[in-house]
Amino acid sequence: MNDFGLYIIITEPVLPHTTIAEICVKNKIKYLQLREKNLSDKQNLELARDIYSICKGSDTKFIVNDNVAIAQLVDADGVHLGQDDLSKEDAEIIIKKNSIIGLSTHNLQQVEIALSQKPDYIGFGPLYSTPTKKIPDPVTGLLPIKKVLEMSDQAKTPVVGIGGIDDTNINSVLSSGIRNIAMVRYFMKSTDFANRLISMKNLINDYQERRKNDNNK
Ligand code: 3NM
Repeated sequence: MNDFGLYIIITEPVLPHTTIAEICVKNKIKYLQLREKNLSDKQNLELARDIYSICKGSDTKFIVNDNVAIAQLVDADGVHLGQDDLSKEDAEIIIKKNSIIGLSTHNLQQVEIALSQKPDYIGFGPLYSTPTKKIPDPVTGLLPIKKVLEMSDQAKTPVVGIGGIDDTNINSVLSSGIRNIAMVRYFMKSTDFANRLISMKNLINDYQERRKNDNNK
């Protein structure tokens, strides 16, 4: 299965969107998502065009949150769909073939349904409380993670843990078995994004290396 570590979501960054994209490309982040809920379609389209041009031809896949039309207009690599967005099946009618499609899930029932649709990855959360989402789903905590990983490993689909994750709880999140992680505020509300990204990437990589070595013992 293609676990990838960090998944970066751009929401109201203190740095320019394009700077975030450039840093992600430089650090070979696999997925970069544009998620701006408070901007107009026109503003989102402009941002998406700029970010796409930075990601194009790099290892970083550009994903548009929820807005399938914008993904299609800028030729993005994929879309991320929430529970209230278009279904994967409907999105596939609109977007280009072989687009990456990620689905948000917030409980085990949604995980089961999402996995049956064979997305490229699923998000699961919020693991901790978060003010970033206007109407967040109930906090899942880390208890369901073992089951979520069992289900997603069986479906060979990576899971991205999300919601309230930062440097104070990252070790607990990694100990739960989660291998892919998204953090919005921790990265977007800092002018020190590049250093935070590198430190967090190294921390996750080291953790996975130790896990592999322990499994081989
Ligand atoms: N999706 P922060 S929680 C965008 O539960 C998003 O699917 C969630 O932001 C989900 O890292 C969330 O600032 C917000 O808490 C995550």
